[in-house]
Amino acid sequence: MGRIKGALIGCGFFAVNQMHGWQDLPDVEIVAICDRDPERLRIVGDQFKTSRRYLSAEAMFADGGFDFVDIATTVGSHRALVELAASYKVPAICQKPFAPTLEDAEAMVKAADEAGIALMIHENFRWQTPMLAVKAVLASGAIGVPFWGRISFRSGFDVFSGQPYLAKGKRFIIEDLGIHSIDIARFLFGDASRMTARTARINPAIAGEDVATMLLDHDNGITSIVDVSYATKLPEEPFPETFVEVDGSEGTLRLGKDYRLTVHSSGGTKESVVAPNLLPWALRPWHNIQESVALIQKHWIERIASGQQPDTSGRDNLKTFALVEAAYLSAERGETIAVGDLLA
Ligand code: NAD
Ligand code: 89Y
Repeated sequence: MGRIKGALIGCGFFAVNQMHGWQDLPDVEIVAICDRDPERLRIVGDQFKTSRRYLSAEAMFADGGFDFVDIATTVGSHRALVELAASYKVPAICQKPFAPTLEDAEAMVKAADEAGIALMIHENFRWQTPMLAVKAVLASGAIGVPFWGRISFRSGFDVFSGQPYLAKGKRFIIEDLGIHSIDIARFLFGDASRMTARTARINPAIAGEDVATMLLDHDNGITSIVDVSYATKLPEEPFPETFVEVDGSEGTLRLGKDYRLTVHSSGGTKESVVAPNLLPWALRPWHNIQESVALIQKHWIERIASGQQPDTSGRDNLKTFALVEAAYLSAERGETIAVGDLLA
């Protein structure tokens, strides 16, 4: 396959990482960008020397000339933009969270299926180097058969200065960050069918919940806890590290601060550091997330080149998104939610 041409919609806070990632892939070129904010369009266009610039996605699609589109806007525009891509039969990547509602997300998957295009949700956390290392240990059988797990993200980092919209939404941490942690739980432990959740808002300056504790019943019998907080003031700020604990029939795995991985079994205890690479354009502490952007983009290019759906396809991500919906419902009702009841 020759050089693959892409277009990007939404030149905001996070899209800069996506532009860097694409620039690093030798066979990919972003030929057009779009943002309804002329200033954001100018800044990103100048930084990455992209000459085709559009204030309207409709105008960009009408002109065409690209093989895929990367949608990096916030959630409210995702459905309309994915449906627009589908109407032009252009394969699409869509940032998380998938959509405002499960109904919207299901409609987007249907539109992509009917158009015969690949649709990937930019669910990059499972592509973080430490998560890939944990997955490899589990696959090796080193701790036997896992029966319990915990995915934990607890921080006091100020995410609101870079992403002010996070302080305004009725929903916050589950939809924004917990969605990644839930996806990691699915990645490591398989699909989950029941969700029990409790939430709290500690920071009085924001509208949504900033703490959530979730209990997942996985289909293979594993129980996992996914706990997330942006109200946790620690002596050493771990942002944006995800900690993982797994107990298995033959041993245990612990991924802790500074990417330290401990794998213990009857054969002994092995300690290693599974830190992400610091890409030339990356900035600490974001480098873990930034490297995962580059890795998921590489995966997308490989999959569209081979005509296959990516691992975090729209259809796959419905299962992560349904768990998010289930968590909000569970916290609201104080009940366990059967996830299958939510999906069409
Ligand atoms: P942002 O508000 O900084 O940027 C969004 C941009 O999209 C803005 O410049 C806005 O003008 C533009 N836009 C919105 N609707 C548009 C439309 N219909 N047509 C053209 N332009 C449009 O937001 P952000 O912080 O960059 O977040 C974008 C998305 O990325 C969010 O969904 C967020 O959850 C996600 N995100 C993902 C990660 C990750 O690790 N995967 C990290 C941070 C943010
Ligand atoms: O928007 C969020 C994400 O996806 O990763 C971290 C973040 O930027 C803030 O919670």
